[in-house]
Amino acid sequence: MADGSGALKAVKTTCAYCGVGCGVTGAVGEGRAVAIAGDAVHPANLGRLCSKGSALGATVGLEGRLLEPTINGKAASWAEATALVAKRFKDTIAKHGRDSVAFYVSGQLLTEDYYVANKLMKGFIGSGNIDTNSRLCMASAVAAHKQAFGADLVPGCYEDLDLAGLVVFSGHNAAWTHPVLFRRMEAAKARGQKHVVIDPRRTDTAEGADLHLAIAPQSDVRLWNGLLADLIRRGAIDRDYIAQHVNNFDQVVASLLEMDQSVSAVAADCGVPVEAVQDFYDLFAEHERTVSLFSMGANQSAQGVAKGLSIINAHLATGRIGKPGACPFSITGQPNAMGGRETGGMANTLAGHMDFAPEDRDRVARFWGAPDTARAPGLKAIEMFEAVRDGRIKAIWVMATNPAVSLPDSGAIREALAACPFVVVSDCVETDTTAFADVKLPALGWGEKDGTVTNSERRISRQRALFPAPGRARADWKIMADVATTMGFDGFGWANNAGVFREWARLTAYENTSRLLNLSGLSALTPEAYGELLPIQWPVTADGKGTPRLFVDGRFQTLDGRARMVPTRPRGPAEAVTGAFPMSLNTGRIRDQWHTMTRTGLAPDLCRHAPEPYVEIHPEDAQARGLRDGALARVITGRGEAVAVAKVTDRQRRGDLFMPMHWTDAFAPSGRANALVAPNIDPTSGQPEFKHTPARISAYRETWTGFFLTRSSLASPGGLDLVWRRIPQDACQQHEFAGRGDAVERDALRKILTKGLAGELVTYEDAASGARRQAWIDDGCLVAVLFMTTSGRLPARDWLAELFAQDDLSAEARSTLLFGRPPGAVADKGPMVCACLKVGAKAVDAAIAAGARTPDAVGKVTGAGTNCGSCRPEIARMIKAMAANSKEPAHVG
Ligand SMILES: Nc1nc2c(c(=O)[nH]1)N[C@H]1C(S)=C(S)[C@@H](COP(=O)(O)OP(=O)(O)OC[C@H]3O[C@@H](n4cnc5c(=O)[nH]c(N)nc54)[C@H](O)[C@@H]3O)O[C@H]1N2
Ligand SMILES: Nc1nc2c(c(=O)[nH]1)N[C@H]1C(S)=C(S)[C@@H](COP(=O)(O)OP(=O)(O)OC[C@H]3O[C@@H](n4cnc5c(=O)[nH]c(N)nc54)[C@H](O)[C@@H]3O)O[C@H]1N2
Ligand code: SF4
Ligand SMILES: [Mo]
Repeated sequence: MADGSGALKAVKTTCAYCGVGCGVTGAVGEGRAVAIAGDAVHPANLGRLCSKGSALGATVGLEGRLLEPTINGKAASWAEATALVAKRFKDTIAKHGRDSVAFYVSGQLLTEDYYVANKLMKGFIGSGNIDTNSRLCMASAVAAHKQAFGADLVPGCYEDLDLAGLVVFSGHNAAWTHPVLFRRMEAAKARGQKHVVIDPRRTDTAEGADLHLAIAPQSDVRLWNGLLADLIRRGAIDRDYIAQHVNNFDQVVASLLEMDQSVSAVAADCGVPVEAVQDFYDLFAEHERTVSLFSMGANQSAQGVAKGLSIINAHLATGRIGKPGACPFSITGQPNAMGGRETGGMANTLAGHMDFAPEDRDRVARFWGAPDTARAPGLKAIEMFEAVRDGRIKAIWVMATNPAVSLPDSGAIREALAACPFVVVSDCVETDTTAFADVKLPALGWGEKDGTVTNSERRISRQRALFPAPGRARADWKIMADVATTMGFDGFGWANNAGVFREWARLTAYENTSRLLNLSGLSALTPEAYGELLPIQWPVTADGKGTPRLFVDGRFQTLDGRARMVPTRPRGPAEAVTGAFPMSLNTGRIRDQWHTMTRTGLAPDLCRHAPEPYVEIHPEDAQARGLRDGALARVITGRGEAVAVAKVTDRQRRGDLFMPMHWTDAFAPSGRANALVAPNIDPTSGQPEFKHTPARISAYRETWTGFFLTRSSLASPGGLDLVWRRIPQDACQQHEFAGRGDAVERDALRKILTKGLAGELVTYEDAASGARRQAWIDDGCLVAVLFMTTSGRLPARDWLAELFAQDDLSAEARSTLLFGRPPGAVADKGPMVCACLKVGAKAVDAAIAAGARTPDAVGKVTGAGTNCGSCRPEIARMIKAMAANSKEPAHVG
């Protein structure tokens, strides 16, 4: 913050987004202006940031923020809101029992918040009904870790990614989802590291890999079991390590013998060439130093636990764990997914890696002085919302997550929230979920909150406030502590977040003779020391030292200290494709958006790489259905339907579809992926199979299209059957729409959009092509632009959108406004390739056409890829594509 002398003060904090946990330096200026840079000494990123981290400064405005509590939509004081939440929870519990209430929380809370939430629900309300969006994300890996290692322990660290000779990406699109780590591995690859990608899609991660196995959806267990069988056949396992440190090897071998494990049989079942499987197995056998990263393609599956275990089995059998450059590595998604797992945010765990075993449960209850502490696990996310829907749960408090968008079968989730007698939502902004809230509580957001998060390598880092709290927003832990105290519970009276952290650290050390999750070295931090805490990896010993790598001595957290291999059997997807739904719908992430877009959707630069919902489909599947690239397509499953722009690409397998998960009612109500996704879960972990739902697709066949540019954002007008998308631009909001109705519908929409527009109106109409173009100009400034057509032809929007930044429209701009472009010039930049330096596809193509043959060369000419580098794989792909077209050799590196 500015220190009064006008000088900028740089605050060190941690990025708001992914589990890489990059250190960020924010130099705070006037108001909420902030210059963001990577923290050069943070061990997770050493100064690097990806496109999302770099754009954090564009997301801290107060537009759309919740700034005061509301009750039934009316502003209320904190005293009123706290009293009401406490009373309704107490009354509900008194009438219907402890299990009639629930918390649904998130990996985007701080560890301190998470600790308080868990203490309140499990300790004092006495119900297990607290679960987290990590159920959608990490639950399968957690269950696999517990079975194999005795606790939810991530063995490795980022240094292992530098040291590995081979990195296997299993259902992990690191190039887009953990970009800063991916850069690090690209650097290692330049030194000779090998990359194998296992993913049904040819992602940007797969594009530059040494080997890509485009396996059939959900066939991972078969592939990894085949690997283990192959390693055994060639004698490439570590019999000494197994003898000393691993149980159950023989049971696993016996289970492997139940199937034909020949490479050819495996390849056939996985739908990939025999040579590719053989190459993978050879690479794995050759490289002692192997890291197997696994992410949502593994976890988000009805056999997610088995996928994790089959990966871990291969590592245990080869002794590739607890050694430099060798481990199975479940990489976390959210900034504090790990903190949530540590503090017991999941319904089936207690705090500090303790479970519901009676001695664990009693220990936690003793520590808290909470005799009512829950004795049994609560409902996991999917079951929890089922219970909300059927009335067993009558009061729910949602914090830092947007379940109306992010849970599968979101139609049913919305019904549940609508039916629930009492819904509390703590968030920073209005979301699709706050629409269902009886009480909305304004939480501090990134840039204001202060506390700790744990990244993928168990590293605890501080998030620190850059700005004072806006409006009456408060810290989540404080909001909950006040409700707890009002409910009459003792033990929630901390003076500050340092006090919460100290108590949490003390719990990890409490009667701890065997638990690796131990923060004893941090359990006496003064508020000052807590304020200055440097990034450190747990366990933190009493002398304050962190631990980069676990299991170095081959000892695990099981009773006998030995790891367990667990037999796994391949199964198909939970729901098979059928005649009516013959395709497999896969969902996931795009490079520049974060989940439900409540923050990244505020940064126009992040909205241009993929501006609207899309569905990827293989060219032959598209042709068979009359689908053109760029046309709207309707995707239907047994749960619902959506409309998205078809991207026809051979990076997709035949028979598979892919849709990003990000769009919401606020941006594209008909493009929400989770309206389609079936809530099939892994029976052990309760994690849903987001990566596969039987689906069909057809052309939407719009009869008219149009766009409307204005300064303010509009929601899709109700009552009309439209495909509506909003795309934020620097100086205006771009609204795109399409419909299948007639002139009556178009006129109805025009009426709604243009109501109350002031200024001089210029109009162009051409009855023959059904084109109607209008612009409103007031005092020299563009107010709005509305283009509609029945011919399908519309100009590019870039130039028009930029005109909104002009204070005084030039005569030239006025005269050509309704053509949609300046005379002669073509202003369309194409989709944004480099979000950091704002370089569009057209400029990149031009550089390639002019002779640039490597991402570096393209970077020299255009600047693209020279900041965070997230777009380098895409540039490499564009070079390859251009070379393939012109049949000249490409050198892509
Ligand atoms: N840009 C961006 N980055 C993010 C996030 C974000 O929203 N945006 N979110 C963060 C979070 S919370 C998470 S959890 C991580 C997720 O990070 P990732 O797991 O990398 O992301 P996803 O795109 O969900 O899925 C990864 C891949 O799994 C593949 N897959 C689908 N089915 C299968 C299968 O049966 N087998 C295999 N092997 N692969 C399959 C998909 O095709 C997809 O490419 O990203 C984090 N980082
Ligand atoms: N189809 C499909 N669906 C998926 C997935 C998929 O791959 N496919 N992936 C799943 C995964 S892995 C994940 S992690 C989830 C993510 O899904 P969500 O958790 O629903 O997504 P976010 O948009 O990150 O929601 C976070 C919310 O918390 C708010 N927020 C941010 N910081 C704070 C804070 O400090 N306090 C409070 N109170 N609020 C805050 C934000 O404004 C935002 O509304 O989505 C899951 N859903
Ligand atoms: S990789 Fe990007 S999103 Fe993830 S923590 Fe680093 S800067 Fe943030
Ligand atoms: Mo996630």
